[in-house]
Amino acid sequence: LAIEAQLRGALDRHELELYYQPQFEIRKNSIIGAEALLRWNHPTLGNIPPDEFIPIAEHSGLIVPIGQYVIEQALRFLSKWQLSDQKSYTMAVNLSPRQLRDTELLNLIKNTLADVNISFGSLELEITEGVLMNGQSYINEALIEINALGIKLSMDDFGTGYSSLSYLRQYPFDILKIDRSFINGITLNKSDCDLVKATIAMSHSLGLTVVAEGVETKEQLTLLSDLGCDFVQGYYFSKPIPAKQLLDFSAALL
Ligand code: G
Ligand code: G
Ligand code: MN
Ligand code: NA
Repeated sequence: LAIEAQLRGALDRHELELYYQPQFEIRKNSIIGAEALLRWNHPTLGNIPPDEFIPIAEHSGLIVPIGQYVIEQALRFLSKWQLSDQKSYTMAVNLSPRQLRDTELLNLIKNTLADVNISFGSLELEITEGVLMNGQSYINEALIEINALGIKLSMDDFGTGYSSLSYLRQYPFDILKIDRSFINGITLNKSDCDLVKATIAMSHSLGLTVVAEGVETKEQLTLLSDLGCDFVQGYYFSKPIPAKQLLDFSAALL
């Protein structure tokens, strides 16, 4: 409860900051975009990890204004980044189930994209399987509208939940992100490697682009390249970093 009270004021006090983790295209070894990841730096409690405060934000409903802030910040940064490097980078934003119930969410997204002059296809919204589990109709409707607008939809943390393959068929996903717990073991044990290989093949046959998360070594990268994975992100390339740092990082690679 103390955390919830603090979180209520965190937006106003400017304690929430977006970090960005770059994503790479394996074949060209170039940056294709980034994932926005929220950070909370509290003046006395220090850095509170999102795994701790996002669930609290969801339960309290604070995720709605926080999520709006995330969308606006991430898209403003994307616009600046695209102009600065003259590249059509993408921006991936994580969405909680509660946000898809917010009828203002899609209006905010549309208005912000128009404001900052970014094409709809440059935005990716990441959801986890948990969002789909209860099968509420408003979720289905929101996902259909997102897809109709040309905004990309990602299945995040694939492999950790129920991994119901029917979700991939039933909902308009564009991207599948393989959870880092599988990437961790691919060079160490055959079963993880086989699972990742099969997931990539299945994704491609469904027309999905594959992102491997949590790539930490050159060996993992080489193997993922051999397995035909499309995009990668992870500490091997970069941790999530502040906006200014990402601008410098990407400019140095041009
Ligand atoms: O950044 P990691 O470093 O610690 O993120 C941990 C978790 O918090 C991830 O599962 C991620 O999806 C979630 N998360 C990070 N930023 C956001 C955000 O802006 N919105 C939502 N809903 N979840 C986020
Ligand atoms: O949204 P999602 O659950 O995928 O959040 C990504 C999480 O993974 C964030 O907590 C981010 O900081 C973390 N992360 C990103 N790259 C790596 C990596 O290479 N190794 C590890 N251990 N964590 C990573
Ligand atoms: Mn994510
Ligand atoms: Na993930």
